[in-house]
Amino acid sequence: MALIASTVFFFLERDRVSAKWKTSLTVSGLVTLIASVHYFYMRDVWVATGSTPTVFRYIDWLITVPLLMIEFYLILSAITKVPSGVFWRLMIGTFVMLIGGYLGEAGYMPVWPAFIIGMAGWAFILYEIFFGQAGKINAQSAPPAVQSAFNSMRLIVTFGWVIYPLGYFFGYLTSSSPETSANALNIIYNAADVLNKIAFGLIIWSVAVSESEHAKAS
Ligand SMILES: *C/C=C(C)/C=C/C=C(C)/C=C/C1=C(C)CCCC1(C)C
Repeated sequence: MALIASTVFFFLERDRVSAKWKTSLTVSGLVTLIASVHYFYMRDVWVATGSTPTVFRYIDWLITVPLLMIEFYLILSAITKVPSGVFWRLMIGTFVMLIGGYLGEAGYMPVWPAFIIGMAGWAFILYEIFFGQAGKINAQSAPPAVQSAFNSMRLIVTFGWVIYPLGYFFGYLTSSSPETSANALNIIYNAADVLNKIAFGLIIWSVAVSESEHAKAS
């Protein structure tokens, strides 16, 4: 429900921001919309069978995580010219991370090696946004409000995202019973999605509003 409400909010708030920020808000709304539809699917399966199929989460993640990554590119593009390499590196990191995780969770690969591949993809993303070109463009060209949003988004990708590999770890790499693990995994992944999709969108909304008002005032 919170994901649907956020979708409505982000789409309506597009009216309030200047043209170059509208795409960022559209993307935030698409992320929460796509996730809410997948939660309806997952709920139906859960009501019918008592279990939540991992495959729905990964279908969702394969669409929403690239969109979240595009947000880094979009907020920098709203203020300066950004080379396309930034975009492609963020995409490569994202797909390595998710495909690694899926191969492990779905049983196509042993869980440990799959986990390590997934972690490497995530590390690649973190490198790009902290020390790579994306991080440098932010430090050199972004106005203070954008830098502060970029920084908060980066913290979400670090501390908000760490929840998922922890979920994977407690779900698959410890010796607790499969049932306890599945419950733990679902609660952990659900809470993480609220933070990483809604809070992430709100940070972007807040910088979009403040930069639009700033532009109007000057
Ligand atoms: C809205 C959904 C989001 C932000 C999903 C993010 C998912 C991850 C950051 C997953 C990360 C994983 C690893 C870092 C290691 C391998 C296992 C994964 C796929 C759970």
